[in-house]
Amino acid sequence: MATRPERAFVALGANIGDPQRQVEAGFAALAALPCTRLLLRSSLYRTAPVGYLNQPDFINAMAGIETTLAPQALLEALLDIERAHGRVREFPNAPRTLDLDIALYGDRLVHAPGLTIPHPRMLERAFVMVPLAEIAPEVEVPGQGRVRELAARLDAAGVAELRRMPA
Ligand code: PH2
Ligand code: MG
Ligand code: MG
Repeated sequence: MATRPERAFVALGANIGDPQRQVEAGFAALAALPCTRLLLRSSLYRTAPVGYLNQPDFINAMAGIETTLAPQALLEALLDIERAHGRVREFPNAPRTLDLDIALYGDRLVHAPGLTIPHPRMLERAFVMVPLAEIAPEVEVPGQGRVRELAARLDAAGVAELRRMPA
C-alpha cells in the first residue's frame, strides 16, 4: 500500500570531534535515507550548551524532510546514522559526535517509549527553534502555535548563525 509522504523536521547537533563536518555529514546521511527526500536545510549555528554546561559549544541546524518512513522507523534510521558517526551514550546531555532528533512529524502527536513528538523540550530550546524558524516559520507545532511566534519568545542570545565562507 502506498503511504502519503509526510513533512518532518529533524534537529541536528554535535559538539565533539569536528562538529561542523559532522552536522554536514548528518545532512548528507538524511538525504541518503530510503523513502526520504531532504527538502530544506537551515544554516549552521554555534550555540552555547544547555542543560549540562561543562562541555564545548554545539553546532546545531535543522533539516526539513519528506518521508514515507513511519515515525518509529525514522527514529531507528536516525539512531543508525548517529551510531555510524561514532555516537556513544555516556550520560544524558553528554557531549556527542552527532545527535539527530525528530522535532516534528506532520501534525502528529506521538507518545511511545523512546519517542515523543513534538520533541518534548523543543519549545524552550532556542538552539532548536531558531534554525526551525529560519526554514519553516509558518509551520504549526500541534496545539502550540506557529514556529515564528514560538521562536520569537525565546532568549536567543546563545545562538549565533555561522557566516558562510564567500565562494
Ligand atoms: N542538546 C542537548 C542538551 N544541550 N545544547 C545545545 N546548545 N545544543 C544541543 O544540541 C543540545 C544542548 C541534548 O540533546
Ligand atoms: Mg537525541
Ligand atoms: Mg537532543
